[in-house]
Amino acid sequence: HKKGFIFDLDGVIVDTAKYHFLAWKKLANSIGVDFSEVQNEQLKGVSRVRSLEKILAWGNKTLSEDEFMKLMGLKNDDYLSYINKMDASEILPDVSKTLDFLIEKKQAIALGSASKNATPILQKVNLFHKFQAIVDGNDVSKAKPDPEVFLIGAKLLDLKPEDCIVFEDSVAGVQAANVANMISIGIGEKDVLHEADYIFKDFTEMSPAFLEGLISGTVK
Ligand code: G16
Ligand code: MG
Repeated sequence: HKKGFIFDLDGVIVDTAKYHFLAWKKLANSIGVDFSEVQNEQLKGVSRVRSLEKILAWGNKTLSEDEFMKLMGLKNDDYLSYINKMDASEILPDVSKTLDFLIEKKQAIALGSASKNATPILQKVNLFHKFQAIVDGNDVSKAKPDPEVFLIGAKLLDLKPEDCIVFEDSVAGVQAANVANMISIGIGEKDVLHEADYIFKDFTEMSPAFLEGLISGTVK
């Protein structure tokens, strides 16, 4: 049985949310807008454009198109300064072990992320070579919960959506996987990700037997 395992990036493979937070906070404060960790939660899995729109709405600010583009560039430059310092030590617990297990079982592996910086991040943490397909913010026109990102992933892996399994930490991502008719596995809190078919706190809680079940189809 060959299945497609599609991983979200931020919150599943690495915790880049902390760098998004630092960069958005600096940018928001520079235009006189407060920005908290609670607000940062609401930007998880959300595109860069939509994130800035939300921050401006929270601060009751309007900007010209030019200023908007300039601030997006500043935020990304700041974010990339953190990304450039990343290494393999930032891979979340047992992610590498899970990837290696699936590769050993000859399974197909793809990335399905909203980030436009997905490729450099995977390269920095030295995981890029483990993915057969990368679908990120540069490839999609419709954001999660639209299933586009995962459907493109299935297509690139040459697999049917129902033969794919998605690992996601965001509610919108879980919903996207469900709409795509894929098995959704939430990585995070049960009360937040209750729409997922299965939920784990992190990959240390996922047994090889569970992964075997996904591959053989006994877990569905
Ligand atoms: C990630 C983060 C979001 C971020 C988005 C766009 O998505 O969760 O907070 O806004 O990427 O990132 P960038 O500015 O790098 O294009 P995911 O889907 O990997 O969780
Ligand atoms: Mg995520």
